[in-house]
Amino acid sequence: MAVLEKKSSQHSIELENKYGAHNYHPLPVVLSKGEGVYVWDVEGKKYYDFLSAYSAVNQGHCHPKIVGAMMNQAQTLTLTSRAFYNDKLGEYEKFATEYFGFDKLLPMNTGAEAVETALKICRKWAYEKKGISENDAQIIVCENNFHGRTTTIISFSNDPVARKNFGPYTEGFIKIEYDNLSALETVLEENKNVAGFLVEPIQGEAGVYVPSENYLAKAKALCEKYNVLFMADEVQTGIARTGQLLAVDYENVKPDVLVLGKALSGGAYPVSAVLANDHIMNVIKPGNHGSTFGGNPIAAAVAVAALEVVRDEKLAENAYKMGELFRSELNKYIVNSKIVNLVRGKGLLNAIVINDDEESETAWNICVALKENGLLAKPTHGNIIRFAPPLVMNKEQLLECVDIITKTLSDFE
Ligand code: IF1
Repeated sequence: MAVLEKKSSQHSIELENKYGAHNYHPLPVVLSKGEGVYVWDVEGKKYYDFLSAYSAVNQGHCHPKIVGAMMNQAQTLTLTSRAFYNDKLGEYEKFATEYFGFDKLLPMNTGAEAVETALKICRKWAYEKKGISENDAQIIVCENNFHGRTTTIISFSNDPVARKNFGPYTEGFIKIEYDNLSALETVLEENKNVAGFLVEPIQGEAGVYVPSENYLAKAKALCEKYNVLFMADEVQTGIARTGQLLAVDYENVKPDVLVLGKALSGGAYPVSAVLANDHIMNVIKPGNHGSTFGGNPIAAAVAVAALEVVRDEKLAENAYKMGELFRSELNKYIVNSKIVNLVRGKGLLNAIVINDDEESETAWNICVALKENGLLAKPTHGNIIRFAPPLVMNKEQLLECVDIITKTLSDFE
């Protein structure tokens, strides 16, 4: 029996390097505890979490209500498969469809699975309702999209690192420039086989790109004009992250298909979902789609608790206010900065653009320095650092984080 090694960050890193696939390049920090806006490393150092597990921990780490719901259900009934009914799924589906305003919900587990589900529903709707000939359906996506990492989804990615050497690729997708309505209208006019338009209301991984005012509303109107499904991928922007329950709420846009994940469970458990009204969702018949864990009792109990926390703690309102404060405070620094070009975002989904080229290590080095100063963040692409803390952050904590960020940045000026 190997002598129990003293738990240390270095030991954990060595284990991952030796025994784990190298599909990530994490910041050199080993976390062992989380609570609210804070996380602690193995040595007991405390950090502000400014990534929130890529916007999955909107409700704060280990929220007692969410963890309580999970533990309670885990001691009662964990998984039945959908071969049988269970007493939690219907309650969750009713709660969530009323919460977001749709007729039906199809439960899945990861965001990518939910995106794949939306693509399948869209295609089936196109053949059975719109009358497009089978196998001719086209779905419009945007350049620099991120919708997950399955083979079909990376087939319409233009990120070479996510895509190269994973071919052959799935067909049936047309890429257009993000935030370009004439590009969308041109494809809709020219191609009668378009079934849907899949879009992130804010492009997260691309670098928190907020589209022009009314882009989403006008895109939705074009989809209606050409009888094409407007599918909003709110896996990252949803669940109050941008200062509204959904990012599309800023423009009062009602998607035909809504894709949710991440904070739908508050980061406690993999829960994702696709929501749509009956005229779309009812193309799905028994045997068409599913998954072993999709709609399991723990997921159902956790998702209800996670959504109640968002509502009861008014997290969208808080994200809106804290986001305004964050950007205004950072802009006071940026006006005199040589290394930061701008800050952009909505609510508590923000990013700063570093005045250096994509290949430079500056953004990474700034994140390492931020870690030393007690705040965890990570670059998205090259010179862009995303800042996305849990939405439970209060004003005092936010101002302390702004202080950490600006003091750290000043060391790079
Ligand atoms: C990674 C970031 C990446 C997403 C949107 C679907 C999914 C995601 C808009 C898929 C997932 C995660 C995946 C994770 C890093 C993170 C991410 F943008 F959030 F930062 F990669 F772009 N739609 N985003 O953002 O959901 O299957 O992961 O549950 O893969 O490295 P998932």
